[in-house]
Amino acid sequence: MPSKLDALNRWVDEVAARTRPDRVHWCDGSEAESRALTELMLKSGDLLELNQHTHPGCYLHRSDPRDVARVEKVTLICTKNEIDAGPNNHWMAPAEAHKKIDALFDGCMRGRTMYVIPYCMGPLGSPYARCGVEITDSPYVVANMRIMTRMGTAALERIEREGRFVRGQHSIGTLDPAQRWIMHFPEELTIKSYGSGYGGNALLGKKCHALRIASFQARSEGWLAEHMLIVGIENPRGEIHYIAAAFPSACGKTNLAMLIPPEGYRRDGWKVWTVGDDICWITPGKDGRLYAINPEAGYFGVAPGTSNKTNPNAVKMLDHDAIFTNVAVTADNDPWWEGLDDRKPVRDWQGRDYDPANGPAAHPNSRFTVRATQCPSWSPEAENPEGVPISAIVFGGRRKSLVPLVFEARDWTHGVLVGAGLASETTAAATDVGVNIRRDPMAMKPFCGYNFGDYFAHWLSFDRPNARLPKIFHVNWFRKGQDGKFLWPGFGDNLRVLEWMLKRVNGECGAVETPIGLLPHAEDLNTDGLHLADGALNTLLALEAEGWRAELQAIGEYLDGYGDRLPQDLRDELKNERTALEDVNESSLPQKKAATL
Ligand code: O2Y
Ligand code: MN
Repeated sequence: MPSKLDALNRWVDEVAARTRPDRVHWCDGSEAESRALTELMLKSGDLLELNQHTHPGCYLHRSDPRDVARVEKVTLICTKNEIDAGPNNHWMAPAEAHKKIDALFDGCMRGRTMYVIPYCMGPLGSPYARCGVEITDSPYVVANMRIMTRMGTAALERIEREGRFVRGQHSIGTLDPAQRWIMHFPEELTIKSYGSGYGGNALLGKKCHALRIASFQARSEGWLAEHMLIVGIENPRGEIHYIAAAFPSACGKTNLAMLIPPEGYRRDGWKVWTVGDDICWITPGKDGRLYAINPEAGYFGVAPGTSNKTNPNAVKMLDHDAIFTNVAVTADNDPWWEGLDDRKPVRDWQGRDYDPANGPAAHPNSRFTVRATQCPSWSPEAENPEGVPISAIVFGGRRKSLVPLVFEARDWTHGVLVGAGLASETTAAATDVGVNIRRDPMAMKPFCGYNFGDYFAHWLSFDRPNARLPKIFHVNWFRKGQDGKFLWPGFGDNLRVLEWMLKRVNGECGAVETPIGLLPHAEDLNTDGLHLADGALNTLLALEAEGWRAELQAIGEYLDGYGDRLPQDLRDELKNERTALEDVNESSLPQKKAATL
C-alpha cells in the first residue's frame, strides 16, 4: 500500500543521489541522539564546552568569520513571474535558480553525514501548525533545530498523517561567500540554501519556512505569517490580554516579549507572559477574533546588550542548556558579550586573545539558542493548539524624532496603512546627519515571500462582516530630546504604554483624535514614579504636523513603488490622511511641541 511518506523517501533519495553523503541519518529528536551529536561536535571542534559548573549543558560555536548574519542580496524568491515576488524581493526564474544551486549541491556532502530533520512549526496537535523536513550536512544545524522546533519522530508521524511538508535542502558547502544562495520556491513549497551555516540562512524552519514560505501559503489559505512577538499582559483582576507586535531587527523585540513590570505594577499584581519573541501565525477564529500561535519552540536571540537591566528573564534562562554562537569567553570559561556585566573577556568571538584593538569581544550579531520553556515568563498558552486571542497589534520602529510614543489607528484600514509605512533608523547617529531611515512594512521587508502590494491587500481582506479585529497601534520607544538623550525610559516601563492600549481596547479611556491617529491624553498614561525630563511627555505625545506632512509624502512615494499591485483602499486612506493634515495648524493641537527639548 502506498504510504504518505513515499514522496518524502523519494525526495530524500534524490537529494542523497545528488549530494553523495557517506551516511544518511534520520533525526528522531531523542536525548540519546542529542548526546551523540554533542560528543561528535566536541570532537570535531564544531562545539566547545563552556563552564559546566556555572552553565551546565551550555556550548559555544564559532562560525566562519565570513558567515555571521543573514545576507539579503543572495536571498531570493523564485516565483514563475517576477512581479509576484515584487520589488520588495530579489528574484530569479525558478529553472535558472534550480540549475545554479543544484550544480553547487552536486557531490557537496561527500565525506559527510546527511541529516534528515522532520520538524513541526507550532504545537504538534495544532490545526494551525505546519510541518517541514530539512536535509542538512551540519550537525550544528540539527542541534539548533532541535531547540527551535518540535523536531523528530512526532513530527514525522504528523507528516505521515498529512502527507504534506515544506522541503528544505541545506548544505554549508565550502562557506565561500561568493557561492552562497538562500533560494525560496514558494510555488513548490521548497527552500534550497547553500554556503552558509548561520542562523536564518541555515535553520530553515525559522525565517525561510515560518515567514517567507508561510506568508505565501498563508495568503492562499486565509491566514497571516508575521514577524511579531506575542506577549500576554495579566492585569490585577487576573485578566490576560494578548498583544502581537512587529518591530524591525534591533528594536528590542525579545526584551518586550520578556518584559518585567515596574515595581509598582508588580506589587499591584501585573504579570507578563511570553508566548513568542519573533514569529506569529495569525488565523481568524469562528468567533471573528484573530488567534495566534508561535510556530517556534525556542529563541535565537541577539546576545550583545542582553543583561540583568535590559532583560533579566533572558539572563536567567541562559544559565543552562543553551548554545552560544560567536560570543566571547571569560577567564572562567563563561559566555560573555558587550553589555552583559563588568567582567573582562579573555577570548573574543574568533577565539583570539581579547584585544580591544580587534573590535568588540563578542560579534555584534552573536546569538544564543535556547528552549522557550526555559524562560521564567514562558506562557503555557504557547502550547495551546487553538492559539491565543489577539487584543492588539502593535507596529514600532526606532525613530529619534517626529514619531510619538504611541498612537492608535482609527480602524483596520488605517492600521494597515500604519504598518505599511513602518520605518526604522538603521544607524544610531548623534545628530540627524547620517541617520538612515529604512522603510520596513510590518517589519517584513526581508521576510515577505511575495509582492508587498498583494500582501497589503491580503491584510485588508481580514476586515470582513462579523470580524472582531484587534485595535492597531504604533509605538516609538526611541524618541530623543535635543540633548540626544532618550525621552522615554523604555524596557519594563513600556508596560505603561501597553496598559494605555488595553484601556483603549476595554473602552476605559478616551483619546485625542488627530489626522495621524488617536493620541493619549497625558493624564491617561501612568507616569507615577517616573522621572521624565521637563516637557518630555508633551513632546512624546505631540503631533508635529509639518514633519508628518513630509513623512506621509515619503510613505506615498515608497508605496507608489508597488504600482498597480497597491490596493486602491490604501491609496485612498493615505490621500484622506494627507488632506486632513493639510488643514491642521500646529497651534490648534492639544499637545504642542515643547520647543526647549
Ligand atoms: O537569522 C539570523 O542570522 C539573524 S537575524 C534574526 C535572528 C533571530 C530573530 N530575528 C532575526 C531578524 O533579523 O529579524
Ligand atoms: Mn526577527
